[in-house]
Amino acid sequence: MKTLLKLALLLAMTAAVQAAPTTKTPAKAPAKAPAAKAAPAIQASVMVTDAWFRALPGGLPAGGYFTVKNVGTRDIAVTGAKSDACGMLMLHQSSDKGGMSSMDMVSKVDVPAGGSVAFAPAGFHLMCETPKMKIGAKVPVVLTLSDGTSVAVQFVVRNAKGQ
Ligand SMILES: [Cu+2]
Repeated sequence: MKTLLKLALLLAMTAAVQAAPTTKTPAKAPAKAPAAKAAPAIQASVMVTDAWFRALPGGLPAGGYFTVKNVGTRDIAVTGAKSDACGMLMLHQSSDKGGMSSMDMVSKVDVPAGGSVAFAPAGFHLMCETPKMKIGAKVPVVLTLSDGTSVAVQFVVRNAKGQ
């Protein structure tokens, strides 16, 4: 929620800046200005690469995969994900339990300082319920991190074969 608030503030700031040329009395928005100034710049300490969704036919949930590298000096965790392309977007972990593949929701995925974690089929992944995406297109996802920052990532949409 913190991140959402920051994003909202950032959007508000952007809107204020864009509105500035047409507004001759910027002092008319006193309530919002101090709060907007207090919002820190969103600067993520991770690098995300190879991000893609596996789109399945029939509106089935789409798995999201990527590699996240912690380029900072502190341990961090991926704590959530959000996308307008998904009715709901969760962090999942696949596991093999006695030959049966199953999935569980996880609240966070640790990424140690200097390390990287691959979200991949049969492991950690994003689960996009009620996906609204087209194969070959890109969809935006915002990953939230344990340090309160977030990172926006474009996910390529591939077919069931991952192509
Ligand atoms: Cu899943």
